[in-house]
Amino acid sequence: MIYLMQERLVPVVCPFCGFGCRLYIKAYDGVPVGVEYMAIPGSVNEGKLCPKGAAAADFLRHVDRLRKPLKRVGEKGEGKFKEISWSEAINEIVTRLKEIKKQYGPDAVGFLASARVTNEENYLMQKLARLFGTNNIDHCARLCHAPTVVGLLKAVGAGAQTSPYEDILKTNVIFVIGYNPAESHPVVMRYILKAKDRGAKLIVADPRRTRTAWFADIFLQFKPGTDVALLNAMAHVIIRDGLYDKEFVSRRVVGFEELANVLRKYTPEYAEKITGVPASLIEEAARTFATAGKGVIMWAMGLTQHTTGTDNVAAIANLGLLCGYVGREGCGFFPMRGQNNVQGACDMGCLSSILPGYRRVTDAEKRKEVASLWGVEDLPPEPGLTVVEMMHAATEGKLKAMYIMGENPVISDPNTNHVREALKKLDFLVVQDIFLTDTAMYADIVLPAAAWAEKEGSFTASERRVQWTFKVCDPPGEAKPDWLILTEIGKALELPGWRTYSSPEDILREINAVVPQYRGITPERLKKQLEGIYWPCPSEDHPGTRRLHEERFPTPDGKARFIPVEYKPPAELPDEEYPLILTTYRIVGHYHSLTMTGRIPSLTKRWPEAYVEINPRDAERYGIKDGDRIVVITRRGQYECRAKVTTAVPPGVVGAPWHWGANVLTNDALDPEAKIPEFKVCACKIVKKE
Ligand SMILES: Nc1nc2c(c(=O)[nH]1)N[C@H]1C(S)=C(S)[C@@H](COP(=O)(O)OP(=O)(O)OC[C@H]3O[C@@H](n4cnc5c(=O)[nH]c(N)nc54)[C@H](O)[C@@H]3O)O[C@H]1N2
Ligand SMILES: Nc1nc2c(c(=O)[nH]1)N[C@H]1C(S)=C(S)[C@@H](COP(=O)(O)OP(=O)(O)OC[C@H]3O[C@@H](n4cnc5c(=O)[nH]c(N)nc54)[C@H](O)[C@@H]3O)O[C@H]1N2
Ligand code: SF4
Ligand SMILES: [Mo]
Repeated sequence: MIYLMQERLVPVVCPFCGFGCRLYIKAYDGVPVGVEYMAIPGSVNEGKLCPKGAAAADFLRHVDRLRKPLKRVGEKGEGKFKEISWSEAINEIVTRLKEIKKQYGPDAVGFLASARVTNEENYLMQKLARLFGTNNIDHCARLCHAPTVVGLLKAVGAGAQTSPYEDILKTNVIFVIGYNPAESHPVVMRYILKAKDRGAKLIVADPRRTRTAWFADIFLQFKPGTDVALLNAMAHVIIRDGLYDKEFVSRRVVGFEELANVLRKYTPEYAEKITGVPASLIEEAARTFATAGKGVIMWAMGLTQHTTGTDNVAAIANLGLLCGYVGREGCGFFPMRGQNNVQGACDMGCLSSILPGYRRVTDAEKRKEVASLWGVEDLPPEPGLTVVEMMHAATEGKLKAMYIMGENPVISDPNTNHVREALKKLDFLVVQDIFLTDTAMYADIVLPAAAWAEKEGSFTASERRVQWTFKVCDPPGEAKPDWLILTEIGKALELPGWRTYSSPEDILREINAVVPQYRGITPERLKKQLEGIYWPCPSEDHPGTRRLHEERFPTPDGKARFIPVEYKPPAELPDEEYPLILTTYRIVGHYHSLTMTGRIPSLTKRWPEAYVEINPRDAERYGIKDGDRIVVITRRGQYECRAKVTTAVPPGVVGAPWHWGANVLTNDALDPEAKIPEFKVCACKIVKKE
């Protein structure tokens, strides 16, 4: 008998960044063997992938995958566990959570959802938290685009990316600030370079000369944390020289006079003193931007991860609104989403003050609307704790238990030593992941989850594009999809209003009913339409909305708002003891806390170890040569790595990719409104390792 292996090509969504690339995984007899480069018509990447996407299948069958539920037997952090059955694990979780709720109330428990899992799974996680009785539900968007959501809601009434990527191809100027697509979203870079080929100008603002900056027509290399001064000065020039879109501003925006008043003092000369960018270059950038006729603005973590993150977003929105670069072809605001489902996790309401569909928990009418759809009378009315606030509450003994699904805060939250202390202090911790992470080391119970290609569901990319991802293979051992685990836990907790869900499709149908923006995005349509559907999509025969704000803004009067903001320095500035500024960023070959890319040989070979960039002048001053082992020290911790001596960073600034644990150094000071920590600026010193 001849046995022929069965080959299958399964369409999936890339499990890493929020750009939303489509790819096919090739599987023989249900065993994934690699990625097939084949374009799906209408998909965002046309078959192209970056090094991570190309290796996406390579960690699925890694020996380190979690296969059985685990119970901690050693000290917290020690890493000693024993295997237990699913029923034991669920029993223990339910008993402990019920006890803690009874003794301290539901707000003594915190839940973290995940931008790595599907919409259906995130929807269930926030529903579980709220029916349990708390709004202590959050996720990594807090560490990412929370200022964008808060700032854009105030400015234009909605926090999402306004336009499809094809608008980049139709524009005349692209302004990229605090965003390095050449490393973070390599496939976006193709759009930018194609636009440049057509004659569009590229302006890049970043404290580091990044690989994106190499392609800039104008590069504004400015001091970390001085974004508002730079953006205000550009807006000052545009108003001073009458270069703004007067018709758009008078018809569609309110607050021009107040903005002009605040901007009066932000002359390019004044901004030069704060930012270090020559006044003449600020003038040139402002003129190039404002006179282009059509422009797009792209930003990400360099703009948001500051104690002034919300102000920074307001300043960039002011600039875009002044020029009328929103709501029409070749224009748009592109706050580039990070993780493959961070947009979806926000849409599903995995935020401490936001219910599904961007209803505020404090809005009694909207809250009751969701409650009645879930078959309960009301839901908790007070905003809950955010990611970093949960860690503080845990150290203070106010938060007693946490349930963390698909996040690794020991590596990804600021001030690692504090996070470790917080997790140690908890009475009970559940971690649900695909690997035994540094965070899982502190867990009482670890639950093994199925990874992206081992389950089905929908992901929402940065463009508001919702796409279905199909199952390639079975999960290892006894691992189960997150949605199934949550369904069982909700049932065992006997939560009023909980349903037993039979499949991701079943959950998406409930989402269709609860999230107005997703009303017409049904499982049947998504499975047929592989290129996805853009929200808002109000009905099943609606094609989806590619561009927002064409006629009016979703504000009560239909108009956008200028939000004048003043420059404020970062929370921690260099001084005699800590004379350098440390900033943290990402590199193309690795993803976050390395749980996945750190296990892919093709990536670890090319990007093997931790380093810190340092300018030759500083290197000389501290007696450091390229490749030396050094220790970076801040008020919070020490970090050993190799020195990379390079002019990519200016004197006085050192830059560390954070994947290898640089958060032992970072500052957990928060933006007062968005509660994002200041990952991008803190004071440090460096010493050569003897
Ligand atoms: N390869 C790879 N790609 C990823 C990820 C990954 O881990 N690896 N993560 C994904 C996620 S979740 C996200 S959120 C995105 C993030 O994508 P990006 O925002 O591009 O990521 P970063 O490299 O953290 O920060 C961007 C830039 O901000 C600059 N910067 C530092 N300080 C300042 C400042 O004060 N002001 C300004 N304006 N800029 C500053 C840094 O020098 C850096 O070049 O990437 C996504 N894509
Ligand atoms: N210093 C510094 N720190 C930063 C940043 C920075 O720029 N500088 N950026 C911040 C940003 S923008 C972000 S988004 C955060 C990211 O922070 P995290 O979300 O904590 O980072 P990840 O490493 O992506 O963690 C995701 C976890 O999910 C697990 N996982 C993957 N797939 C699945 C699944 O299907 N199910 C389950 N249950 N688990 C799964 C992975 O193994 C991993 O442990 O980090 C933040 N931290
Ligand atoms: S650009 Fe992002 S979505 Fe595309 S292959 Fe790379 S990591 Fe995946
Ligand atoms: Mo992110």
